[in-house]
Amino acid sequence: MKTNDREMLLWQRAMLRANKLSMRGLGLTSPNPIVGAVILDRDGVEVGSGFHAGAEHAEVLAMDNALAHGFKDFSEATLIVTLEPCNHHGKTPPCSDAIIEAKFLRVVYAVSDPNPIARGGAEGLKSAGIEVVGDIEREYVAYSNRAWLKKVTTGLPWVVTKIASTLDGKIAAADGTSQWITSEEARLDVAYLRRNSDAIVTTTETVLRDNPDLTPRLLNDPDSKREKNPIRIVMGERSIPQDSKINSDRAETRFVKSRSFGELLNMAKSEGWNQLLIEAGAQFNSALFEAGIVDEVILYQAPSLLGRGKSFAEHLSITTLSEKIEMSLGEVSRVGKDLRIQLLQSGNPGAALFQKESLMEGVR
Ligand code: AOF
Ligand code: ZN
Repeated sequence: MKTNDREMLLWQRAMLRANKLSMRGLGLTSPNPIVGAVILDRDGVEVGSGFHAGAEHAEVLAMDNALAHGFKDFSEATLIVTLEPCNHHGKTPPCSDAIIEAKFLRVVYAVSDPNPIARGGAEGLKSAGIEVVGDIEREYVAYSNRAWLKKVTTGLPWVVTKIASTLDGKIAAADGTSQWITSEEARLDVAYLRRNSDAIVTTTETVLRDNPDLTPRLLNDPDSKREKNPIRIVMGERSIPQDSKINSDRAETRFVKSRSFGELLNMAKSEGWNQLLIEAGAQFNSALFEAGIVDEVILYQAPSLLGRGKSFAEHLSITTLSEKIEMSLGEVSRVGKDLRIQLLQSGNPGAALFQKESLMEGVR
């Protein structure tokens, strides 16, 4: 096979679009991955697309979409899909069979399927005479699917902790007051973080102090196929008032009557959750960092100072510089009046993506 530059560019562009589509499934697909697919005709024009939202696989949805638009002959078409097509009978028949039956000319995918029960689609397609190209935009796509990729390779969920602090890292003032450090826009952004997670974890301490609701408040979003809010989990041994907002019927709430991460992670494991979002205080966050459980931090930082007060990791037992916990900088943006800083655990391959773009470029 000879690939010319124009063809490669078309595939890359279509893959980025498939990737973007796949992200509409975030929060809907556990225990399965997010997957997006786009079909290009012989001239590289998009004739169908689809994304996995928890039921049918993206490839099949894209084919159905093309057929619905009157595109019937796939013999010169290219299927662009973010994940290697599956090769097993699970909830649905193998996508590789459907692709072979439709007689596609070519399949282009980004990430090989590490799932032992579903992998092997690329080989199957090749033996049926279909041209197969892998690894197109692999880094970006793997980054977008990082939660599932961690889960499927380790069994453990991707753990994100959300922190709203001042410039000096405070999440509460010295007198304990802590509500609204960041602006309304940052709080709306949190709604998306919540929506993209399978469960939202807090502590009895935070419930008693802030009485949070912990739902995304986005159920009416026409873009969202979500019919129910993520499960809320309250950790800790203290009891909370019956009329706490967390007891509302807006979402299921579970109580883990301990502070053991083991219990939490076991629950996540047996549920097959891809992503946990932590919204808790300094003690819980410090313990999480100490245990090395945090994969990603989303820090909303307000341009304000609180001086004395509580900082979000103040219970860490670090006393000297060489013990510092280091993370890698991910995406950084402005949300309303605040800064949104994403940090990834050092060594995460996704972090390397952001190191390519130096923030100092154009300044030097
Ligand atoms: C998805 N959606 O669009 C693709 C998947 O349990 P099943 O039968 O739905 O199969 C799940 C596996 O299939 C999944 O872990 C992944 O390896 C593969 N591809 N899964 O849920 C999709 N393409
Ligand atoms: Zn499939």
